Amino acid sequence: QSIAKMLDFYSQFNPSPLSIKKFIDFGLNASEKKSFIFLRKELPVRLANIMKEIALLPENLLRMPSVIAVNDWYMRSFQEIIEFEKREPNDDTLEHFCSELVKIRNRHTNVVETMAQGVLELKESHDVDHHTEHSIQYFLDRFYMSRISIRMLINQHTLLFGGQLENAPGPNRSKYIGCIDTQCNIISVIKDAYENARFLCDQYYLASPDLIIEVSQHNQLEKEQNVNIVYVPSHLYHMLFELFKNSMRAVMEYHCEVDQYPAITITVAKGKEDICLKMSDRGGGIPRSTTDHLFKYMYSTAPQPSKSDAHTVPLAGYGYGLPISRLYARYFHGDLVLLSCEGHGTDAVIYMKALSNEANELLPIFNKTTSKFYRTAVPTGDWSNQAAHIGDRQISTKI
Ligand code: W6P
Repeated sequence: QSIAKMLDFYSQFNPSPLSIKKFIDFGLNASEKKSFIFLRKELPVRLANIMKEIALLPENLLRMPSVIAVNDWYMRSFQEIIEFEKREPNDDTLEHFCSELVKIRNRHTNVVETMAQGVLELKESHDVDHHTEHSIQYFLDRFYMSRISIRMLINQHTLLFGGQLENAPGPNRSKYIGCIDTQCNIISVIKDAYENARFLCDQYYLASPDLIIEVSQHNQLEKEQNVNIVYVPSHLYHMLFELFKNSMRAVMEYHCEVDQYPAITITVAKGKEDICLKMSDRGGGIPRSTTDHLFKYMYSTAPQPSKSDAHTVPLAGYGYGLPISRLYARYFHGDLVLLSCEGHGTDAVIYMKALSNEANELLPIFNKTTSKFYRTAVPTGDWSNQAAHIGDRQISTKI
């Protein structure tokens, strides 16, 4: 069977999104054999769905060496997993499957950086038009989301069955199921991310803004009571660390003359449906016109001022940090939004689903609509966007 045929076959299936609750239920009555049988189909399906989409990328991007490398990794991993298609699920197979998953996870460690490099290579060798930029944005959001989901599946399987940390029975039973913390203490994760960002901030600016945490629950506003959620702590940490770096940099740069830095405030709110973390800085904000740009891969892939310029290394930020943090939030049907008031400061809000059965994976699926997207032009605007200069002879051309 040729690999192209297998890709066609597996890409016909839609990925099956799991909720955090399903991950937990599965982990509680963990059966390695069941997990193996699910993954040997689900992983090729998720891989094939996104590989079909790689094939639709603009040709000149597909020719970039870094993109070729990434594509090769996907091809190899896909082939390695479909090897298990017709294997008997005996102990030998199960053990071999685990070690293959670990190998695959390691192979794909640097996918984000390598794709970013590919985009840079494209920018340096070609003029990138609007349509191409739009396609790349659309693709990278889906590609990185697919990657987050595949790594989640691999992590769950290898943590549950890789045989390193046995889940102790009884009272010593871990509150972790794979990488999911069933009693994830939000305040602790916030403090952890803050301390680590502050370390970088202190190193560079020799000072840092304080942190104030407020918890709003049951109509009460209190200081630092615990709020727990069923979540992947590493995902939450990733988002918070990124937001802290951005807020700290803004505060330090905006108040550098006065030598007094307004604290960063985090409000933790727990509602029936959502858990919201609102991080407010008084770092002078950003103009509304640039807010959307902060989530654009092409915008942040600017010929890296931070690489050569030692000046901006410690709190660089604005790499792929924000768009990827938003993907982590959206992965379980949450969100990450920025609301800035220029001249004052910025609020960043992380939304998470409060109920684990509503925290479903959000996955890209490959279908007709997807391929249409890559082929059709960006719609021309049907709202005016420029003020006419008085005296200009304006003849509007309708396309
Ligand atoms: C800013 C710009 C920004 C981006 C993301 C999070 C916080 C902030 N603050 O000034």
